[in-house]
Amino acid sequence: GFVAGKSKTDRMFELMDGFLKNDPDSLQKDILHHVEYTVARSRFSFDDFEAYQALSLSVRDRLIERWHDTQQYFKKKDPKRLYFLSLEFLMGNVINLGIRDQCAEALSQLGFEYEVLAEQEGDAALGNGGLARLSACQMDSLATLDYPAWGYGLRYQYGLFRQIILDGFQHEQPDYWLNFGNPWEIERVHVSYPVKFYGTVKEDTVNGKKCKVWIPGETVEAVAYDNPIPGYGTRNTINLRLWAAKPSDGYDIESYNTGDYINAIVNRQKAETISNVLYPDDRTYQGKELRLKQQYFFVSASLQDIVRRFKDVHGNFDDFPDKVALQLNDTHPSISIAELMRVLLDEEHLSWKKSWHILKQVFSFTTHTVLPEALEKVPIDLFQNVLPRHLQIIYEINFAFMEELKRKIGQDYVRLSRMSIVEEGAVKNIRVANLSIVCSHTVNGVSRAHYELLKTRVFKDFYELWPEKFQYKTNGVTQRRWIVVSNPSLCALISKWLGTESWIRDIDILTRLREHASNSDLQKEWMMVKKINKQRLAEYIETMSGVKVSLDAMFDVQVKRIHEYKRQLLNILGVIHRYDCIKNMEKTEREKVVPRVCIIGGKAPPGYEIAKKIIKLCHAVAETINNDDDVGDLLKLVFIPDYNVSVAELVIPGSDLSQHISTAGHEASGTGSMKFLMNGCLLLATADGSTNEIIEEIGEENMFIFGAKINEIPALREKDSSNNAPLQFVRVVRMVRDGYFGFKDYFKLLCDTVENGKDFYLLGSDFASYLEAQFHGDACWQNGMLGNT
Ligand code: 73E
Repeated sequence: GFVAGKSKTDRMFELMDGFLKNDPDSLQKDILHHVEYTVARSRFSFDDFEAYQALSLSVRDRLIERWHDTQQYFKKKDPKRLYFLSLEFLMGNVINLGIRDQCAEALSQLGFEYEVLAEQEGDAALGNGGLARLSACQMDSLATLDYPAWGYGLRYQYGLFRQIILDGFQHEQPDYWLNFGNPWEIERVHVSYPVKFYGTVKEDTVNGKKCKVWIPGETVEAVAYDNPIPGYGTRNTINLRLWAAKPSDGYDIESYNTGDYINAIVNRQKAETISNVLYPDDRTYQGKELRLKQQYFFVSASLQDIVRRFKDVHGNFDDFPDKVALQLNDTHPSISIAELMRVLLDEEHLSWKKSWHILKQVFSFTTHTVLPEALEKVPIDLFQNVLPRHLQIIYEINFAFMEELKRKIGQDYVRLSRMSIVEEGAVKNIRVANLSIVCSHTVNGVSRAHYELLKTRVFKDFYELWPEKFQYKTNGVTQRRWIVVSNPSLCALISKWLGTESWIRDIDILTRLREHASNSDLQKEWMMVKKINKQRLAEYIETMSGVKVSLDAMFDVQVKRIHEYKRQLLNILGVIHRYDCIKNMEKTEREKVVPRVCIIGGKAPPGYEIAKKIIKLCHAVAETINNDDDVGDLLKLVFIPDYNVSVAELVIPGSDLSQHISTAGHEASGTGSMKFLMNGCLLLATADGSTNEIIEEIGEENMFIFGAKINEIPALREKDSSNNAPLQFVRVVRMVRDGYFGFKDYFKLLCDTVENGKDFYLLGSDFASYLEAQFHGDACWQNGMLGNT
């Protein structure tokens, strides 16, 4: 009972006036409250982890307030909403967002150290690499720029595997990241939708009209978990809604009736496996049923949620394209095209014509791929079995598309079959990229070079048909994570010299630093910051690998997923060459050598043998070099295990030189380079992906660019490229082959990939110019031009 005469709303205001406050006192009270009542420990005795939990929960409370306000505001305004659909988000740890200083003060009075508690938090590693981290940076920017945006994805119980190294070999361990709970998410037991699989399609009549009815064979429940994402310097707090699979209540009633109670329960439990595990990126999981089910599961739940939100306000679908934008992050969520069509046709009973008219206005598609063989395909049989109604719809879309195409280009059957959504052949496939292009109003590339390749190679036919659909937005990274959070000293320096913090919202303001570039005070402070970060990195290296490194050495870093096209092998062969040179020098010559710490890190896809051999080679070479007294501090090689967002935040600020050395035409964009660059680290790079635009921005004279250009690659491949390899290359490969670093048999296949006329990624033909660029780097270091003195 409420007090007589008072409305419910009045009472609400009385009970909860205003927002939670961010002063250290209020924070302290909240932290203790959570220790006592949520974590359920005595406030007189709790440890670091419990303090971390209570702190996060207190910050979360504040996020929830902002989140509610944001939702309410947009509900009233009813703007067009942007829905970002992605199977991967690599958020990293979240605790750093927001009110760091106040929290630190609150904690120190309670006897805890903020930085220590922050270390308690693991990464939310719900993604593989660049694509997934790009999604995270985009969410941060959308929130900061006050967009009414939502992210939708899957709440995997196992994120990307943890990499452990035993005897130099990679082993994968499950990342059961929810073991200790996730204080940042909000479980929404009431936001849940049934998702259907398998079964058959029947004809039916509704209101005198013929229609299709899908009778599913399995139903799984999707439950929402919300992850609030605050913008910087604004109250706008958007939502990343991740779906988890739960057994559905209506599940398999038949088995219960037939008395097979135990088996029915076991089968129910199987439903949960859909959202269990993130697929490690091998770019070719064609024909995996679980992958298809994961994709449809998150897409179906998201669309039900989006349609429900739309229908809350709108009586019919006429305004749907004015209120809903669906952004496809690669082809992974592209089944949403067929699913939206199915909802409009079969559930909302709109005509085909009307549904199609709506559909083609709402989707935009970003592709992240260069290689045609990496484009997703789904075997028709698999599709037919898992999503029978969707296959019908795709056939119908394709039929209409083929008719339209024939009218435009005539009976050019070779081209028609190339462009068809359905691939004919021994195994029939659905080409998911073709479906995405046909049904999206925009096809987006991730760098200018990538866009050019899309137009001239990957999607040439489609570009010629619909040039107006194609565009690019060069990838970017957020300075809020990659400077403010990961490099607080540099952040303070920049704000001091610019006299403002506005660059944290608007990155263009950083160009004003140019005015001070030659100021020797700034240069000294800058070098101090780099020293601090190198110190931090050196300590980490020592704990992880036992190798002591000199802070006076150049820290030369390549961290990213291990892949042949990214050419970590080129890097290692370069290190071997450097080692070989030092070994063959006179003692007096050695004094002139620029000392280097070569740092490599990254995960190999579990099934990718060559990538795993590259990791082992790195360890084998390191073992030899790091224990050679002739070399000492002149050269060290270290592999940093389990590279992830947290490790990146430590490694990147401490780097002097970083390598982005993919064979030209293979990296769609690359985003690592940008993170290094904004931390004052120079780039040694090929003219691939976004590097081309970085060259224009900062000038080739400020970088170490080498290697064949994109347009030279085909001709080099034509030639037997091992014949293009210089003697130094032959020599270092021979050292590996002959067992100089041990494991002779094991490295044979790896050596074979770059010799005997194979060398697809052209390590041999780029080797001389690679060494030259490295040499140039040494020379600049000697002149103090790398920011060292
Ligand atoms: O060049 C990068 C790009 O910077 C590209 O390789 C990467 O996306 C980044 C962001 O645009 C990418 N990841 C995937 N495809 N391209 C991928 C494919 C399958 C599964 C997971 C990720």
